[in-house]
Amino acid sequence: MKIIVTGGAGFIGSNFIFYMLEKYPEYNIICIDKLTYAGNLSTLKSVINNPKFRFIKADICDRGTIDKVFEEVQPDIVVNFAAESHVDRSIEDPGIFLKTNIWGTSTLMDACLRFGIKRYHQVSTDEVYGDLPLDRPDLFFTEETPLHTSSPYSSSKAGADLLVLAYYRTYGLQVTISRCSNNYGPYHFPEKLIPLMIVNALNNKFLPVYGNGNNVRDWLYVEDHCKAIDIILHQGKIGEVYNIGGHNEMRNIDIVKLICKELGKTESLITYVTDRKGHDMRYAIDPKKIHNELGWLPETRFTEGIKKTIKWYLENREWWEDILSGEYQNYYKKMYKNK
Ligand code: NAD
Ligand code: TDX
Repeated sequence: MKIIVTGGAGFIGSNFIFYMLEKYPEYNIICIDKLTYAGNLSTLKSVINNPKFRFIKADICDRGTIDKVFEEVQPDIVVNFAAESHVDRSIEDPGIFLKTNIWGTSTLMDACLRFGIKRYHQVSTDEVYGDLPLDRPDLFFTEETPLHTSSPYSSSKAGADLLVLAYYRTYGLQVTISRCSNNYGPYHFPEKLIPLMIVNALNNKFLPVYGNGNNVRDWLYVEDHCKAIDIILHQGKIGEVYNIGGHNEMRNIDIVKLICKELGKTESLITYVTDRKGHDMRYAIDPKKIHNELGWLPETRFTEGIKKTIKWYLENREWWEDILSGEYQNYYKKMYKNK
């Protein structure tokens, strides 16, 4: 079995590669990644010399290169994690989101069709459903919930999802889509809520909470997401969408307070800052379909997962200190200067 994993030098893609190489030592995994600011080759250090693993630096929008790779590798499956993934960046500059997330997705699927690749999986997000009100805890996103996006990021992901379903219906490409809730765990880029709060707290820097901190996200440990994708690849029904989430809703402010407590830091570091434009209130996945049809259930409880994650950041300072010392500095100054 040969699997092309795009975006494998990023957070979830790298965790997926580790999981698959460990679980299926006979599989060949080929990672394609452009190594944007969010992709880090040092993340793949532990597998780079594994004979079953190969890294190719390429842009998923570069048709010529993608065609060459697909023709040469002839993978059985393509799993697309590659994306611009940060909502705040999409508000500043939507263009690259449209390019990578939509154009890149079509480039990969065109290559699948051209070279007879049998199976394509799109890694998508619960953000395509928009948000839910805080006063209706009985409401959840199902696979039938209409797409209703808020940010340029989520709109680009929804556009890609529609394109994937169109390639299934129009060309018969064998596709599946998974829409997951917020992930957390090792190798999470420190611009996202949980790793940002961990590294800022460790550096005794202020902890910027948007708005009143009451927004709710449904958190899933990254390995549980990887397990769900593995099950969909092996048992999922072609043409179907699967929601992935673990009924673990938490308010942002409670997450930040928990991180302070775990690290023994004072809550006075918490600073309420200007809200994100168009900020979604609540995400909550109904995971019944993947549970009933494919038997997937999350295995890591949040209390355990957050401890593992904090421990990882304490033990892997070099990984995030390298990021903080580079180009990311400029982003941080720009984004948080006037908040
Ligand atoms: P990430 O930003 O950490 O990683 C993205 C990776 O894609 C990086 O390695 C980057 O270099 C690469 N990349 C970006 N543009 C590329 C291009 N044009 N060509 C090739 N590679 C490119 O993102 P993540 O958090 O790991 O998210 C992975 C996927 O999962 C994304 O599609 C995202 O929409 C989706 N998702 C993320 C979450 C989450 O909580 N992080 C939740 C649900 C879904
Ligand atoms: O500094 C911050 N302060 C803050 O209050 C940051 C970075 C975030 N927040 C809030 C905004 C959100 O309500 O925390 C919540 C989580 O924010 P992010 O980590 O940026 O994640 P989110 O916007 O929920 O999107 C994430 O989950 C779905 C991923 O980044 C997406 O790629 C995924 O599709």
